Amino acid sequence: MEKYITTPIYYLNGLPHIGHAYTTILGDVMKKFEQMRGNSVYYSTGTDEHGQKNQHSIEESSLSAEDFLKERSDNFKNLFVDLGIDFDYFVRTSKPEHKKIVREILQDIYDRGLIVKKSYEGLYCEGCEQFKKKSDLDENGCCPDHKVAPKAISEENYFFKLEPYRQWLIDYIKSHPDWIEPQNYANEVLGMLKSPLDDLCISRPKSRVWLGVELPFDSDYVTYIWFDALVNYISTLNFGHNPDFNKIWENSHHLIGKDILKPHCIYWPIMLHALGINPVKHCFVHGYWIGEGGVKMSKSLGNAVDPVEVINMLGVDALRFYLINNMTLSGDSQVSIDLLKQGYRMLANNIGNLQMRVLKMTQKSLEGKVPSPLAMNDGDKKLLNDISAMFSRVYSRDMDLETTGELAASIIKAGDMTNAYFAANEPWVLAKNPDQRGRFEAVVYTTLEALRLIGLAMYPLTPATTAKILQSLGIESPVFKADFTIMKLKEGTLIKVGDPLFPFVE
Ligand code: ME8
Repeated sequence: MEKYITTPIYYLNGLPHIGHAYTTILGDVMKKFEQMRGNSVYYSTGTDEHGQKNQHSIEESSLSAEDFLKERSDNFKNLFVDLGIDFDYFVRTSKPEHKKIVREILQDIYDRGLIVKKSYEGLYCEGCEQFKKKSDLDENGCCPDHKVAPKAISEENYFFKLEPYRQWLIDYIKSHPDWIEPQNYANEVLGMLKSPLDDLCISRPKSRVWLGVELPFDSDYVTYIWFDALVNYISTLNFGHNPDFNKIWENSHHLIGKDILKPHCIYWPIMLHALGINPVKHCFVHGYWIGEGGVKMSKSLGNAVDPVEVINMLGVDALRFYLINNMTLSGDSQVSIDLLKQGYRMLANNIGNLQMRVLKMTQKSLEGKVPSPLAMNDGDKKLLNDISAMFSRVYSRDMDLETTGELAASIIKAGDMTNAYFAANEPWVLAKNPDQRGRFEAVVYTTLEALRLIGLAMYPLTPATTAKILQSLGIESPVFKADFTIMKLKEGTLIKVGDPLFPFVE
């Protein structure tokens, strides 16, 4: 079955940060998880290249718009490649293919009589690129997100009426309880739908915003950034020109941060409904990464975490594992270089040490070969069966945010169980007693086999570490499938003691 997973497309007014890295890693973990289950996945991510924010950054730079956007977009793409992310399509909304579909959709909605032109006076926040009501502002009259007072603007614009769809959307959310997950975000959307919806302003005059897709029915205007950006999810599938569109869309999953809940769960389903398309199958919403101690991350506070710095210091897999393991389901989560180092040390002590100890023992006392499992007892089998059952259970769950967290937790648990088993069975004592040779071999076999299961289960989270673990066990062409049948490691296979998986860092 083909699944389609998307991330938000990111603005280019800054460099990619840990939040962008997280959502895109999450999508990759979900893709790999599904592939382990035998499902094929089409995964898209990319960059949002229009609108006032990007336009200001271009105007402040010495580059042409095209060069600026290319350079900044490449920063994102290169980071995602460095993070081991296996995306199938990289969206750039400046591509002609995307712009064409935005114009076709606008024309369609216009032809259906759903867009009206009217003059509007209101308060406009450039950071949000949205008109604001007084009730949206904080006690100082500023935008709560951007801490800047919105500008009073009066202009003629095109509007799309949302209110006629409000009751339909409420009913849809109530009849599809797993559409928005976790549930608290669905409740937040229902809260937003309690009062009538304002008309959505879908144009910006070119005199103010020149970076955008020209309206097909009025060349003095460009398309509002959100109306353009949201369409990426279907322009990627070549909507309107792809006979398989519906089949893929039925299995589509959006990943978003909580900051963009309203455009994704109010504007977007209504836009789609107006076009006669169903909403995305699932919208997974995650909280924010904030600094240690619960402070917002910012360059001025010096607590922003640069993903490139983390990769250079701790490697890709430790970053991937930390982010997936530590994102809480319903709120914000903390990240800092110190916390990432703690996460790294936990992996080093748990999985890294286990691997090194058992491999060195195999090298030293067993001629570097996987020993015989013949003398395995019930305790040995129980360890392997318990780990196998735990991983099979996780891999049989639906793919969502809870499952990815559960996967990380199950790896740590299996590592703890195997470390405890190894310590309790004292193979280093057994090794010295020729009468205990069979038991010694069985304990080492069991530990190596547990390590194989752990390495395999880790694949979506830490693909490079999985490859190293499986290679160290002499498995040359591993198959990344969620098959946790035990006793697959073959007696006599040559193991390889390589470098530590998570070498010591200061
Ligand atoms: O909103 N913690 O782009 P954007 C977790 N272009 N995730 C974070 C985060 C944080 N501190 N900061 C950012 C836009 N993110 C639009 C989207 S989609 C059609 C258009 C992640 O560059 C999270 O996924 O501001 C959030 O929703 C997204 O980056 C916002 O990226």
